[in-house]
Amino acid sequence: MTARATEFPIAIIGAGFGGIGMAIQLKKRGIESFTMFERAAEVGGTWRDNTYPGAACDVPSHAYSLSFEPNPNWSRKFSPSQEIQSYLLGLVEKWKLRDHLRLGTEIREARFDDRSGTWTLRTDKGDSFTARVVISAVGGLVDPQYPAIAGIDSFRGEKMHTARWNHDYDLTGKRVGVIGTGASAIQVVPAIAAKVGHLEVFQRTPAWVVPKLDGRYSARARELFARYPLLLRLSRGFKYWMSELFGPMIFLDAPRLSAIGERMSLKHLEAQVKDPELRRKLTPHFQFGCKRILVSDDYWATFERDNVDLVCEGIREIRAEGILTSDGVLHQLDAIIFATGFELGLAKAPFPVYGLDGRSLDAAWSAGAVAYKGMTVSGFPNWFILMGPNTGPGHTSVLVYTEAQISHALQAIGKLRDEHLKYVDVRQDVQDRYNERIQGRMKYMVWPSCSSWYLSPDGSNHSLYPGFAFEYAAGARNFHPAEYRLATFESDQRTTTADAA
Ligand code: N01
Repeated sequence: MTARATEFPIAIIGAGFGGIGMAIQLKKRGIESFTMFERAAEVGGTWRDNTYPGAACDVPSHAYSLSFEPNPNWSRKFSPSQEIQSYLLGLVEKWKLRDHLRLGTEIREARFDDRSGTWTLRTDKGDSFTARVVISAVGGLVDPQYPAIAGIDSFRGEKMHTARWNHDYDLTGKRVGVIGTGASAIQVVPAIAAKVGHLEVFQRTPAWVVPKLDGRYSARARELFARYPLLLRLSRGFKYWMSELFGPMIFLDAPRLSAIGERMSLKHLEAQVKDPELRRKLTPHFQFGCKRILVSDDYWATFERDNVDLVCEGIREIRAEGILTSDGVLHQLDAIIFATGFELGLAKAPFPVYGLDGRSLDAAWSAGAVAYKGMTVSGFPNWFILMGPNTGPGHTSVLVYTEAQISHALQAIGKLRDEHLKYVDVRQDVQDRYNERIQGRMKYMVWPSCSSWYLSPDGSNHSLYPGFAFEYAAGARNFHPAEYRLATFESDQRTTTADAA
C-alpha cells in the first residue's frame, strides 16, 4: 500500500520559534498528524539556551513575536530572554503541542524513499519515524563555539559559554574575564559588572554599538495593547517599517549611508565614555553593518567603572591561572566567560540527509549551503527548511522570514494532500537561477568587506538575505507549483509544468 492511503504524517525537527510557529499553523488548519522532535529536554531553542545575565532580544518585542500570536504583555520594549521563553512555553500549552512533542530525541539520519514518497528519520533512541513531509527547523546558531586558543583546557577556574550559563556559580566578588565583544558579550558585560570583583573584557575587534532606547511598558500601555489589538498591530508595523527604512544603512555597501550610522554610534560612544584613549580603543575600524550592529544603552558606559578593564592585546594562551596576552601579561582570573558565538549550523547538513537516488545534502552543499528561497533543495523532495541558507536578516526580525517560510510549506502541504501527490521537488534550474541572483547581489552588500560569522571560509555568504525583509517575504510566502517537479503515485512520473512544456 502506498503512503497515499494512510494519514499524512509530518515531522517537525526542532521546537524553537520556527518549529512551534509551524506546529501552530498546522493546528489552525486542523492538521494533527505531525510530530515534533526536539533533542533538548525542553522547547524554546535560543531562548531556552541563552539564560546568561542580561540575555534579551535586540529586536523590539512587538516585532519579535509571531504575528499570528501577538502578545500585549511584554514587560519591556526589548524582552528579556526568560520572557520570550515563557511566551513560547505559553504557546505550547495553548495549542496543546505537548501531545505532539518528542523531547530528548535527536534525529541522526533522514533518508527519502522514492517509491513510497516518504522520509524515514532515524533517532538517537534507535527507532525510526516515517513522514511524508519534513520541516527542518533546527536553527542556525545553536551549538556554542569555543575559540581555538592554546591551553583552553588547562584553566583551573570556572569556564562557561554564554549559551551554557552555569547558574550555580556565584560571580560575586570574583575576577572574571569575558572573551568576545559581540551581541552576547555586550549584554552580559553590563549585567555582571556591578557584581564581580574585577572584570576584564578581551576585545579582538571593537563593534559598532547604537542606543537601544529600551524601557518598560507601563501597566496602562499593556492594558491598552490588550484591549485594542489594532494598537499592538500598529506598534509592530511601525517597528517593522522603521527597521526596513534603516535597512539599507546596515546591509548596503553605501559609504554615505554607513557614515550616518557610524556618526550616530560615535556620538553614543562619546556620550558614554569620557576618556579619549579608551574611546579610541573602542572605536571600530570596519564599515557600519559589516558585522551585526549591536544595540545597548549601557555597554560602553560599563568601561567607565573602576572594576572594569578593556584588554586589547591579543590572547596568546590560556593557562591554569588565567589568560596570557601577547604583551606577556598574565591576567589572573577565577572565571572565564566565552562570549564567542556559535558554530554556523548552515555550514553543513544538521545530520546525514539522503534525498532522491541517495544523494546527500552535504554533497549538495559542498560549495556552500544553497536552497530555493532558503527553503527547498533540489533532489530533496518534501523537505522544507525554516531559517535556511540566505534567509538571515542583519537589520530586522528573523521571524518575518520564518513566517513566510511557514506559509510556503503549508501551501505545499495543501497541494500534496489535496492532489494526492507523491512529492514536490524544486527544479534545479529554478534553484540555480535564484541563487545566482542572490550571490550576484552580494557585491552590493557591505558584508564582504570584513570577516564575520556571516561569511564562509571562502568569503561567500550563505547566511544572510541581501535585501529587504518585505521583498523576501513577498517572494517566499507563496508556493508556486510551476517551480517544482510534481510527482504522482499513479504515473510515478516526475512531471512538471516545465517538463510538460
Ligand atoms: O557571537 P559573535 P555572539 N579571541 O560571533 C570574539 C545572535 N545573537 O554570541 O569580532 C578573541 O557575534 C569575536 O571577535 P571578532 C546574533 O545573530 C542575538 O555575540 O571575531 N575573541 C566576537 O567579538 C549574533 O550575531 C541576540 O574579532 C574572539 C565574539 O567573540 C549571534 O547570535 C543576542 C575569539 C563573538 O561574537 C552571535 O552573537 C546575542 C578569539 N579567539 C546573540 N574568537 C539577540 O538579541 C571569537 N572571538 C537577538
